[in-house]
Amino acid sequence: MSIQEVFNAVTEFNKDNVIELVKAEIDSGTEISIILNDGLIAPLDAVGKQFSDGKLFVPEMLRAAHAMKAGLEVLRPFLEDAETEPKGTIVIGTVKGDLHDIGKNLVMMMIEGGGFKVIDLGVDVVSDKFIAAAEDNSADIVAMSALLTTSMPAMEATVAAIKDNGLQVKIMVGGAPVNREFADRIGADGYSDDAPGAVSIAREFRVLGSNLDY
Ligand code: B1M
Repeated sequence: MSIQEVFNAVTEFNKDNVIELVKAEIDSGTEISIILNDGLIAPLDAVGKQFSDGKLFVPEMLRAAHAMKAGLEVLRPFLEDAETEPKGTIVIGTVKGDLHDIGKNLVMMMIEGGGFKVIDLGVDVVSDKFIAAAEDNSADIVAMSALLTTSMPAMEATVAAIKDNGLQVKIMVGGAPVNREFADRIGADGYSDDAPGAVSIAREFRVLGSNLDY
């Protein structure tokens, strides 16, 4: 049994094997971050590269995503630690025009584990929906994910709409094509290139004395 077998099970779209192998890795004491990064995230990168090279197509990307998600669900309890008092409320979603949700879900799981209450708006979320959910839930942070270069303008438009609306929230952005320069340019308050980083930023917002500090 090895992490390579988890990797292979994802690239072979074998959801049942992924579940069994991830459980076996946990039982044998493999670090959760290794199972996550080398066993579950790395094969999606490999699948994405094969898609770019024209060797795999959308249905295969989807099957790999399903297999990966099954493994992520097994890991979920280990990504969450037990904090009872919420540190703040975060509204999260993938921006308009974008249906990718694995990275967003991973960020969500880790942020929940970091002690925040999370309102998940799903994928293809228009700016009005982010704003309404933030208002309805008195959110402290709006977090947005984008995986497509073509959905980055929707992220920019959502940040602008939130600011125009005068909402008192911190805005955090991320996703593969997003970088710090873009985040700064569109006026986001925080950017991270991975899920653990997103938790640190949410905590930083709190330390910085925003309205999260209760
Ligand atoms: Co799509 N897809 N896809 N896809 N897909 C990519 C993103 C792509 C890079 C593949 C490629 O060409 N190599 C490419 C985008 C190219 C570009 O824009 N530059 C692409 C494309 C082109 C497309 C379609 C247009 C294909 C088509 O139809 N012709 C189409 C678009 C549909 C749409 O959204 N409108 C499409 C569809 C799909 C599927 C539905 C088949 C499926 C998604 C299933 C799902 O999510 N439920 C899919 C998949 C699986 C991928 C790849 C293979 C994997 C994405 C993923 O889940 N990665 C991807 C290639 C790749 O990225 N390697 C690809 C694992 C995940 C954990 O990483 O989401 O990056 P990621 O999240 C990271 C960080 O980015 C960060 O934390 C996570 C890790 O800790 N992060 C944040 C994410 N959000 C954050 C938010 C934060 C902070 C950090 O703060 C708020």
